[in-house]
Amino acid sequence: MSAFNKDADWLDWHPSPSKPKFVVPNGAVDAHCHVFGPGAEFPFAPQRKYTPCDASKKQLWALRDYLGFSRNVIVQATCHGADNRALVDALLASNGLARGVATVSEDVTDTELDALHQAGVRGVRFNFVKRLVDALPFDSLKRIAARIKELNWHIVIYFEGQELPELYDFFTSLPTTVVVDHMGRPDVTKPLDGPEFSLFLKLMRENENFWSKVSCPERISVAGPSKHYMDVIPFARTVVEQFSQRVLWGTDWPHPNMKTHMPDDGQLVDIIPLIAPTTELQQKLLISNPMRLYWPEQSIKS
Ligand code: 0GY
Repeated sequence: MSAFNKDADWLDWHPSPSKPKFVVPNGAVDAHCHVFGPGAEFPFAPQRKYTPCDASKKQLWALRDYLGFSRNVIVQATCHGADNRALVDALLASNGLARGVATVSEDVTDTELDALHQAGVRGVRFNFVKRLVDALPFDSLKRIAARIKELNWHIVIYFEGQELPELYDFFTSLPTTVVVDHMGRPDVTKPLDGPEFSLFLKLMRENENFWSKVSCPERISVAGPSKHYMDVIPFARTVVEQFSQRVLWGTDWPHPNMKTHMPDDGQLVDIIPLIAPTTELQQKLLISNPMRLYWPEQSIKS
């Protein structure tokens, strides 16, 4: 029994995803997923904007094995605020097969950062999605950035496409590797070569410290699952082909805040060969890029 009641309109993750037709290469990394609670053990943050269903580390490992992945990068979700205990618990239980991205506040101590590093955290997330979080002021984020740079961590940024013009200069001032969640959530009803997505491509092209996750077609698509999220594919494929050394892929399990439908994780995996059509691109997207960023000590250059 959870100590929390999930939101009334909360969709649980898919109970029986299809087996992907695409055979994931050996050693692949699911580089964007979350753990939620369980709330009875790891309470959700008082300032959270939503209350999810529980999604435990064991359930995440089961999905990893079922889909054919070898490793996970677990990203701290806003429902846990800057309390990283559920994340750390999962990382420590993963036998080295998971690394993490935490959320920290400005008053985090060096000892706490050190403990996060020991557990396997390699980055912090700055979230600018207004429905999810009240973002910290740029000055605070800059001070956090300067501290985590010392640990050789990176910064994961989450924002929506229409916010990029106003955030662009702040983003390019960041002193570390910066990973953009879900391609900056483009509006795929707008043209691929229109001003909005062109600005994102410029950010990637002119700043070699920027990486992108080509994840979350289910959030971005208007066409939806019955059309295999086809409207997102040209956007993701463009990013993979232009920046093949700086792209990551993830399931986004357990798919927080999906209100229209709950994706079939097997179907999401089957999109990979459409956005990374060659074996070489698949190797970079799923293995060599995430290994270089999260397990550099084990990484083989590609
Ligand atoms: C995602 C997306 C979402 C939520 C969070 O931290 C979060 O709460 O990440 C979302 O609602 O778009 O990246 O999984």
